[in-house]
Amino acid sequence: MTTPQQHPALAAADPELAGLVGAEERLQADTLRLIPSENYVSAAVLEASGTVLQNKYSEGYPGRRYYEGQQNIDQVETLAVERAKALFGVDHANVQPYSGSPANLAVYLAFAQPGDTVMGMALPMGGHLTHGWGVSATGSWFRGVQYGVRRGAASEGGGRIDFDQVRDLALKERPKVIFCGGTALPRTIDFAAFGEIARESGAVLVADVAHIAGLIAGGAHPSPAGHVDVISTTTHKTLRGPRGAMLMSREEHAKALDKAVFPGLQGGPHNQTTAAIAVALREASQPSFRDYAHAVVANAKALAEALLARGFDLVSGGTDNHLILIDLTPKQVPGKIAAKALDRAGIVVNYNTVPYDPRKPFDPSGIRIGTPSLTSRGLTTDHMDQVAEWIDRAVTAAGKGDEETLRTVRAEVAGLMAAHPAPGLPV
Ligand code: DSN
Repeated sequence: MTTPQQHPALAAADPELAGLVGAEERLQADTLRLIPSENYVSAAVLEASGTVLQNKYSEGYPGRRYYEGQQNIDQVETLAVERAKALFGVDHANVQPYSGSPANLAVYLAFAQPGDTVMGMALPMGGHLTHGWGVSATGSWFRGVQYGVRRGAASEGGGRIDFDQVRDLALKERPKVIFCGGTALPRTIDFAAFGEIARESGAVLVADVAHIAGLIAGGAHPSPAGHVDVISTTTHKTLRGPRGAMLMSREEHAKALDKAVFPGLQGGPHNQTTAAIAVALREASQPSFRDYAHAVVANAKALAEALLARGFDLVSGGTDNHLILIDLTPKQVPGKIAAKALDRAGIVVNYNTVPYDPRKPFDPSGIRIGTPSLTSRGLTTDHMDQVAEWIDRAVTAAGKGDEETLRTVRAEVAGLMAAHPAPGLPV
């Protein structure tokens, strides 16, 4: 897809690399991208992230830098900060973390000492590595204690956060920091309930809203503001910005967080990313973004219904947000086999553990899907039955080794994608 006209300097200087970029553009254009943490950024966000702001060093914060020549950079960062504060209703925003994991590390640095107890949701239950999981520095430098979701039937609360366990654990272990939020949670997060538990146990409460930041900005998920001490988020998922992150808080935590990000963990901020975050935040403050956020949720609910109608087992029985976690055990197709077959059918998902998974993380029972990207392409609830039908056909074909069906689905998917061009990609 890349031609010298689209990336002329790149194509001239490094045709091999330009070819790979072009191939990726083609892949993103032709496939149905269902990974819930991915999206398509606008052309404006893409342009901002490829600007000469790339050339600047600016350690410090606006007005307090260790480098001169910050006349424009200070204004860029201030724009991003002010837009984040307005959009999320917070006193303070730091837009410098390089991504979600460094942002969360900065939170630990601000509020805990190595060896302290920290608490978060277990990774296989839907949490994140950086919420104190053992293989992460956050689970080895700190003493990570982990909560999960309820076992059992969805109709009896199975697959939903076990708040009795959260409270008991918090009061017993008295963690310095509690993380709520995660990467495979299909249900609304009750920030008020977490807030009560954190107050009772004396912990700093952090909402990691990386997955749902765009839904919060667009009013399609309740906001953690007012219930938690710190909000941590990446900027590239439902928020539809560049790959980056932000930390937000009340004024009382501003100094500790800023100091932890720089000089605690990072050097110079990536100013081209800061600029693109500013653009994305402006886009997210528009009425059309509210429509987008609500459409993401409506599409996910419609897709969940259509999958349930085809006999799929959904963790927690459905979704309230952008994400669906499918337990493929009843279909007798392991998650990895299904994910790879779906990929061959032009439907991009990731294999994922399901709560209490008897299988290993590298070969788990489930797949995780979501609607942020397809909604950015303008697909609506009217298309979700077709999407579910493709998933059903591809998973069934995976179980039978039926490559012909996967090729047929791929051609059908490409047809629908061609009718719904993706933002930011060359047409
Ligand atoms: N890796 C991200 C996701 O896919 O959810 C979380 O960091």
